[in-house]
Amino acid sequence: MIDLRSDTVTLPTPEMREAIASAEVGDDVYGEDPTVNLLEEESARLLGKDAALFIPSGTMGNLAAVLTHCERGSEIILGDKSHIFLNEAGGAAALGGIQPHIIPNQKDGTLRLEDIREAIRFDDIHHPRTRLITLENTHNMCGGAALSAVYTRSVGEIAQEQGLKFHLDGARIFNAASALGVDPADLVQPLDSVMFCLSKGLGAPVGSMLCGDAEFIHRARRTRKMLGGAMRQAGLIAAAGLYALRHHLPLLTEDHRRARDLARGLADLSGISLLDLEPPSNMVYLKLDPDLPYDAAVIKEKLKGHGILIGYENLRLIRLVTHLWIRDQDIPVVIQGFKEVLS
Ligand code: TLP
Repeated sequence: MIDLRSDTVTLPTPEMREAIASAEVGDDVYGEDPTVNLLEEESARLLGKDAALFIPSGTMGNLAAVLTHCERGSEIILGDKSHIFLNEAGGAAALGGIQPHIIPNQKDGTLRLEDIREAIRFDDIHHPRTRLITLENTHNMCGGAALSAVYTRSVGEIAQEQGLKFHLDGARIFNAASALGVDPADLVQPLDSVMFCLSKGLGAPVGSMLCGDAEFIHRARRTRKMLGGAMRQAGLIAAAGLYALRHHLPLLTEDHRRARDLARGLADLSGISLLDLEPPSNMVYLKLDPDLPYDAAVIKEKLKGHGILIGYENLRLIRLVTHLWIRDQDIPVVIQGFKEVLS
């Protein structure tokens, strides 16, 4: 099967499995797992932060950050297409009593600076207290858009001016750095906390990292414990993450090139149109024409018969994601599959 549903579907490579098998481990709740400690150090260094924390998933990483920054009854400003708002089961509200204040994501994944300023509450006993601004980079539901360092800095200035914390859902921050050709540390410099995933384009089976200053990470360690996310001999999975960070970062540009090749091949097909003619990272979004007689669920089923797995965000919007296990020779097969299904 050519599986384009997500970059979460990657399986560990044989070399990664070897790294897992030979990992040195200890009890990480006691801080005694050398492989976890190394992964945390290398992650922090890559992003230019003091410290990092190994977390079982991206969802838990974002939640741990939000719970560490905010108290009950406070408010976070975030985009209406953000993963935290749409796809994390309302965790901040359900478990933290923290209210989302959503403002529209622009097509390029940004939030307008004037919308952010307007959303910040002034001091009044009627209001919840604004505590946090969050961005997402790359922005999944905005076509995999990469947000620039200049833009992120301008949001950071508002946060600092207003005494707010600033968090990044950087599940795919290395895709963003690769797409923009910049150092990831530059992209996250103004942020108080950054979550990134090892289990997406980097190809590890499990795990995400939460990075920030030492004091924040110290408090986040307690939050992770509270959420049941503190693990014991976690070096076994941290070893896969370390392997991914050391070997797979340069491969992301290949995923992006394959996404562009795929988009180019699909651009002329009738019945669909591309969200971006040049996809910014590893995601190709396809809109179905209103007069196409079948929806994304039908197309998904038909493509399965051609050995192709796809995902959709709604019945008129398909998402194709390239990753470590999509090879050059798969691209023409997928284009041909769509041709036949749409004809
Ligand atoms: N995204 C998944 C699905 O949940 C939609 C995917 O297939 O893309 N932030 C962003 C921007 C994400 O895209 C995801 C996962 C997460 C956080 C959550 O990571 P996990 O799945 O590890 O909890």
